[in-house]
Amino acid sequence: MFIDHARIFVKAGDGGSGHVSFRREKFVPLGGPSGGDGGNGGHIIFEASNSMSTLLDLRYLRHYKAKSGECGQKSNRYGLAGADVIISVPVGTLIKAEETGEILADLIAHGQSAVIAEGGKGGKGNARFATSTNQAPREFQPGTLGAECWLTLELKLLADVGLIGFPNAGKSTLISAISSAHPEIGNYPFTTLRPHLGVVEWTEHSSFVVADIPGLIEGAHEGKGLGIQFLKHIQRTALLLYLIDITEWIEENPITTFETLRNELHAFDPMLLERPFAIAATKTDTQGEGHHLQALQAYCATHQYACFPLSAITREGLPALLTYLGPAVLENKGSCISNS
Ligand SMILES: Nc1nc2c(ncn2[C@@H]2O[C@H](COP(=O)(O)OP(=O)(O)OP(=O)(O)O)[C@@H](O)[C@H]2O)c(=O)[nH]1
Ligand SMILES: [Mg+2]
Repeated sequence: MFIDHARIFVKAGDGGSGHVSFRREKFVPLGGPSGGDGGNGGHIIFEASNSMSTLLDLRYLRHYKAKSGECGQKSNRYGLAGADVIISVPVGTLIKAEETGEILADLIAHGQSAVIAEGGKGGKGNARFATSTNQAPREFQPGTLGAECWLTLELKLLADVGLIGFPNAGKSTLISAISSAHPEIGNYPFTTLRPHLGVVEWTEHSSFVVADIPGLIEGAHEGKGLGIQFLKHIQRTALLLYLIDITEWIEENPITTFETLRNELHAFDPMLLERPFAIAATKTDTQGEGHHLQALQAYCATHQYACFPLSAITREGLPALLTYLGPAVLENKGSCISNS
């Protein structure tokens, strides 16, 4: 199951208390203070991992607590520090404090980690309070408390190109044709129920990542179809690719389709309309006389939109699309990361 939102409670370990004791040694009647310091509490640390693709695990386990530090001991022995708790999350996870909405971390690379709740500090034992004038101090410090809070976690996949289209437009077929991803393909709407990422090797040394998300329909922003919830996964892409089916017998006018898609994007996040994009006219092998394609091409020419007629089945037009996408991704990469 693909889960891209979770709410969890974290509590870092408390610091252990400092100890109060005095040396008791044979033949040393007035032993000095010997209470050791308490150990530090464990942190709550988040780490991004490529081997995770969903926040599902965090839906089941919602409370995380790191171990407290042990108290200091006699003979100047320190208390043991509490072990950290490391929570693995998929790359692209945003961690926010639930109460304030503040972004505490945005883990965008495999292995990247962040301490989200700091463990408490161990307190000082009485040995640390000895001075020339006070050689038998009874003071000590209790440990400080570990931080605790509710967090909201949001997974926003990291891809370079986001595929946008009506159900059945051919998004999954295209990603299967150009990358190693193999989402289900079906001749019925809403075959794809969760986002899929595919890596496209467009030259020997360079690649980019494409995101296939569930199809949009008119009114998606009001919850129609699968709604617009999946659009968050294309919010961080450098480019959008609108897929418009130009099959001869399809009823919708391709220009209306394109404008409907844009309206839905606008309703979700107006900034998405500023994102560089291209249009793929899909299923050229079923275009017949090509009247939809001609209308779309004329519209694109007027607006100076890049338009790529293609068939993911016969592979016609795919090299031209990749030759455009590769450099365009490089040019726009990093310019549109949005965290909100
Ligand atoms: N003839 C032809 N059929 C295609 C082409 N691309 C996709 N199809 C067919 O169109 C149907 C829908 O394809 P999908 O790739 O599942 O469409 P989608 O956009 O992912 O659809 P959803 O996941 O429902 O949003 C399938 O029956 C595909 O075989 C193409 O280039 N030519
Ligand atoms: Mg699909």
